[in-house]
Amino acid sequence: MLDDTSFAIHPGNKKDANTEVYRDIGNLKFFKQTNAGFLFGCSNGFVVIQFFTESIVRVVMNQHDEPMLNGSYAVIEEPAQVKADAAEDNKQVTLITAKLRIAIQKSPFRITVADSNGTVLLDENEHGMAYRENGEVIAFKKKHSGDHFYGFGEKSGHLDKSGERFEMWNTDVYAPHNPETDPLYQSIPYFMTLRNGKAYGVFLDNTFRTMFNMKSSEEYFSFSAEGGQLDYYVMTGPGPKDVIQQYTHLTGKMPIPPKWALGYHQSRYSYESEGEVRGLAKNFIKRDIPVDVIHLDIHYMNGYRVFTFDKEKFPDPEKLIRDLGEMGIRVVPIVDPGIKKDAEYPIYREGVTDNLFCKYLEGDIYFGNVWPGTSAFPDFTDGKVRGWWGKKHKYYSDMGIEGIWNDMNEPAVFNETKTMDTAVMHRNDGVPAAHRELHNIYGFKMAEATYAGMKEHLDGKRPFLLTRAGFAGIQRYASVWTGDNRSFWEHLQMTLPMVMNLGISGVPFAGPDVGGFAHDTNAELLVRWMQVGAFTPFFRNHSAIGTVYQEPWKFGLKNESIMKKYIQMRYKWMPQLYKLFHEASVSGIPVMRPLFLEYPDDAKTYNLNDQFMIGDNVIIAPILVPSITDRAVYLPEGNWLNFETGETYAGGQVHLIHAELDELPIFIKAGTAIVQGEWNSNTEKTPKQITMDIYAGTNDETYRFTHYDDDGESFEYVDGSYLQVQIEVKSTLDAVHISIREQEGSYRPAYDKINVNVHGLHKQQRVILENHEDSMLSLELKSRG
Ligand code: MIG
Repeated sequence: MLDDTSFAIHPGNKKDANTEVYRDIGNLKFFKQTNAGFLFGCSNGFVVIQFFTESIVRVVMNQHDEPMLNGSYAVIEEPAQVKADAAEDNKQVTLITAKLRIAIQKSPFRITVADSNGTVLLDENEHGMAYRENGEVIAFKKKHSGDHFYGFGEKSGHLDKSGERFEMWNTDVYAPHNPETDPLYQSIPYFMTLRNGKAYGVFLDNTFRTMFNMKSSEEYFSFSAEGGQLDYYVMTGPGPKDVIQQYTHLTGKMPIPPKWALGYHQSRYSYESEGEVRGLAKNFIKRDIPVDVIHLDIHYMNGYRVFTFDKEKFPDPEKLIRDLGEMGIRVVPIVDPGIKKDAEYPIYREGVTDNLFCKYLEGDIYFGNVWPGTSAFPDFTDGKVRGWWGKKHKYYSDMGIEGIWNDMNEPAVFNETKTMDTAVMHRNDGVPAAHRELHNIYGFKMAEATYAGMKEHLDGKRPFLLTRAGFAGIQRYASVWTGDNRSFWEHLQMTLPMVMNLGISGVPFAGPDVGGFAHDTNAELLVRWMQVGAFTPFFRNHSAIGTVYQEPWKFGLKNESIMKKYIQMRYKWMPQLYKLFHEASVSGIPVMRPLFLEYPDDAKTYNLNDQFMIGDNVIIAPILVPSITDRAVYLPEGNWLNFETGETYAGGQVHLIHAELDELPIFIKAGTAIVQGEWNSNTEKTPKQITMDIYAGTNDETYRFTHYDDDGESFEYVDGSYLQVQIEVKSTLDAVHISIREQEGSYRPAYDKINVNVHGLHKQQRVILENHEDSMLSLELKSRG
């Protein structure tokens, strides 16, 4: 309680990281090659070094026994066969592969990961791997000057995390989310280091509470876990995009979402009755404001019992869902893990009789207090429970529901610790472990169960899942919203680095509560936030009970028309966004990117928090402060065209850009292209026309554009029902040459040509279009200027 008074800075309170308390792994005693890799016996424990791929090396320390290499929740890939040679002299052992050189100093045991040229990526100095009597395991690594750190999943604060310390322990934090609020809802024990334009990543595969300390020392940083093995992967890049590809090679990719999930979502805690929901839907249609989803928060249920509807407020949910469906709107209900203790509630009864709830070792069910009052919690670490939970979702899918919103799955409990008793024993698919060890995967396993169940019931359609809590690999099952932010300009500002770092952490489908959840929003803030939301991967307006309503028409006609413009813009950009989502589902590279991902050699981008990229060629530079209509925009090398005005700006410098409340500065790189569709109506969202806007370059530059499309809702793309067209844009001094190179897939969209507009042509430049006779799509020049 004294923590928020001056007592917290009592002189006796100094809490510096103390390296003395750890026992070092010690000196190398022996080493040998095994099937899995190289085993090192040290005076104080064991280490395995395993080459997972040519570019990913795994290090596992176990202080007691030979390390175990199985049992990861996050890693779904098997190690590849990598040819590695070992050389030894008195001082060190060197492991050499085609791409890496791992030098292991013998006394004391210290690891240096270098590339094949000998450039050091990750190394150790005075301190190396170590542990404490209480089970904590830690790795100290050398800090190099010019190290920038990114990733760490869902964290508040700025893009570059150097000088910060983080904890991973899924936590329901209602307030505040300020730059030092940590931890939040997600645990992704992973980061990327950028040094002189080159990057490597570290993934600490450990579900206990973990810590990343990039703060306490100028000499070293550390990562540690409260228990378990020190098991980490070094992804060696060399570029930042390579690191993301390597990390998502291990932990998996996001499946391509249904197109409707990429649209605009309207939510509120809560729309409390069928009448209110119908009125809401009608408003969107009447005002011609696009919407794909309406979320139902906890009030839809009967006494907060999941898998029920309140019969008075929602007398006929099937009909509601059907009617909304005819308006082009889907319903996504919230589903929390807490099951009300109620002997007459079938879900609770099944849970008890079939032994599906989390229990203490002694056999008592764990009860916690959440919305429904005293509640039990399904043990999602158990396959049987996941199967049961998945089956229960037939209740929703039978009503026509295709998306689920998982909340409170940290799990959140209304008590002092905010969560489940850490002594609860999870079944963990036959390897029981305490909640202390598995807390961080509770929400992840719930998401796995929900996604699998919905996928099965939807019979070939893609489910959508939104989750608050998660662990490394959550992208395989769910999109993530960043929890209970507030209607503050600071929270709009924080949205950008937060979602960008989630993208770097393998989660491309993420976004904030647009407009802010808690606190009262206002017209200007909501408008500016909508402009950002139109380009964040997940786009949902959500607000809390007791705050002002923030639907797009709540602040007068003028503001409504601006918000409408940007929500419609989201839909016009859908083909471009969809192609980027597809790319993310294949490569892991996020849709929304920090500039350094594309310009890793440009130091000006390293901590650029108020701009972001969509794909590799579009920069969005929103206004993030009140009453300001001019802002500095940094454009990296090359020329950039203003998307609205067509004006050209030279890169490598800062420009002062004017943007009235109805303007969002968007810049497209010269020499590149984007595709757009059109906005028709809420029931006709599939575009019949596709337009490619090409921005002329000059310097013999070639841009390769991949257009991707499919039916947007089924898994048929897996069997080839998609369309992928490679289009090359070649700019030279006297021409812009646009050609269809290759086409793949059997999907036939509603359009059979791409209308081409060429912008920014120079006087002497001609436009040459080259079609491909076998191609499904043909290019047709519409305008040039
Ligand atoms: O705070 O279900 O983050 O989006 O509206 C209470 C009610 C629980 C927290 C979620 C928020 C949601 C709210 N929930």
